[in-house]
Amino acid sequence: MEGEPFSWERVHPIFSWYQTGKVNMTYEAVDRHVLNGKGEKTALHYISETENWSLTYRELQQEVNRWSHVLTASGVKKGDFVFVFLPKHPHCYIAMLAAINVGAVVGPLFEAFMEEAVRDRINDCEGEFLIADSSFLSRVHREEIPSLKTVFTTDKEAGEADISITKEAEKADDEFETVWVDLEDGLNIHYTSGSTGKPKGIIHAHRNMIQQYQTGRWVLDLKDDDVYWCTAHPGWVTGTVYGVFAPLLNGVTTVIHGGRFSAEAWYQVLEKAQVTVWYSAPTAFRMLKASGDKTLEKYDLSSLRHILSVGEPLNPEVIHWGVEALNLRIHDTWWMTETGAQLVANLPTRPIKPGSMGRPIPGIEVAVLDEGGEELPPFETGHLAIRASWPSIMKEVWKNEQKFNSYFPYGEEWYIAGDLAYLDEEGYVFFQGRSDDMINSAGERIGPFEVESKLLEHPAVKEAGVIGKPDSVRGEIVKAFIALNTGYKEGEELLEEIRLFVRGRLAAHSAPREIEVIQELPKTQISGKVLRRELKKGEIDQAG
Ligand code: 6R9
Repeated sequence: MEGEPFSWERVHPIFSWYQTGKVNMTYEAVDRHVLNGKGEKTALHYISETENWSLTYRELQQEVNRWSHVLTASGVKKGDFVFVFLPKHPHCYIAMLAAINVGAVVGPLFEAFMEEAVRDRINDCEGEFLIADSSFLSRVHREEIPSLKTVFTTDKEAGEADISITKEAEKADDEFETVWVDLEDGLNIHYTSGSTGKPKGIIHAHRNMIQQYQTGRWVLDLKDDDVYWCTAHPGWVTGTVYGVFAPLLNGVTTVIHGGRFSAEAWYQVLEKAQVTVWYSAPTAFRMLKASGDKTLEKYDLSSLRHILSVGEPLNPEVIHWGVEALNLRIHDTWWMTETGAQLVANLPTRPIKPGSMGRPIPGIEVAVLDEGGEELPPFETGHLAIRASWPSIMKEVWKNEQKFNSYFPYGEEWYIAGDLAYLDEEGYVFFQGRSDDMINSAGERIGPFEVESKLLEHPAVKEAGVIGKPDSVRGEIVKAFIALNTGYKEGEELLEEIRLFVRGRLAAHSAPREIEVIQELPKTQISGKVLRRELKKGEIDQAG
């Protein structure tokens, strides 16, 4: 209604629970569409180098139901954690939806995670169930994860796992009585890095669907006939919320591309699947741009009508490339794991100001605060703050109330993102960086502490300080400064060994691309903490 302020309650009537009082995200994302006559519509379209096939909403429902039977028969109950460690494949989507369908909290793990990243996450919340690809199982050391009761694999043979979920599912019924939950019950957990401490488990509730659905309409501009592709893996919150939940809640066809990035492969997916709405990230766009017009010219991308970006600053040059190469403006969006859904965005109907992430969507109020928590006028940079609360805000930080409260340093009124920004006179938000030491490399959020801790486990490393070094393609790269223990000599071989040490235990994206050996690290006088800021300043000064 014109003039009336938007209220999120206006979105509630689209959900079944508005009528029935029975809540489950999977029901709204899958079953509701089948009941509403959309059963024959394509839900998932899978494309890889060797495969190209689809599942309708009805087929997806049946598959999710069969997997749900296997999960409950294996003891998965409401509120349990079910981790999913699978590549980008329909199995990953089915596993997530089935876990939610049985009332569990799903924890998608990034496919690049190595053994210690996997172990630390499952141990933190004492996860009991894991659905994994058999080729990833060598990275799951069960003797180090005592809480883990049952490991399912998607292979037809259980092998090293306890149960083949696909084999058992073949024998299961394709109808399943949804496990009903409350809007406030846990939906998913994503571990995310801050500048201190180990990654924290951010838990979201089923109520998140309200904002996931609505931002799908407003920001992604999803319409009934859309073919939508979000390039992110569900291990990153974008791949979960905007790869799985938002498109399915909106009942569109969603594309899953298995395999690594290459400009050719990606353009092929856009062409083959006739993608209309495409959600990706600045690093990917920069890599496509770098692959040149000659590559692009080979493909017919005329189906595209709307492109969006998230995760890191979208440079104006990239927007200009989009206009020239694809004849479309790339729409930036801003949100965080903790916020559960987009909060600031360039809506398709509004003018774009290159360099700005857009404006708060209806129902969201942002401000920029100074160090004392007072609102700053336009064009003054300070802490980006969101007025609490909104439907998709995190429910809790697992077993860490102190961390949860740290997002509200000025009281309950304002959620503080940890980003620095300014607003212009029209309320457009301009990102200016992080207020902490978090690193953003190719959209991947990397906590320096986790990398430093890992470096220190290597016998040669005495001290370590890790920063994000500015990089023209990836935004930032992980750079480590280390001091060596006596008896170790600096040399290419040793540095490579140290790099592989981190890579092999955490993940490729966390491993320092550059390691510099220095005599001693700058530290604070009082607490002896490594002064990452000094290291970073030196790096930026050097780059001029
Ligand atoms: C969804 C997601 C959140 C942090 C966030 C900010 C950075 C996200 C951005 C952006 C500049 C954008 N970030 N979107 N920076 N422009 N459009 O990215 O979640 O992985 O938790 O990261 O990413 O610094 O605080 P997450």
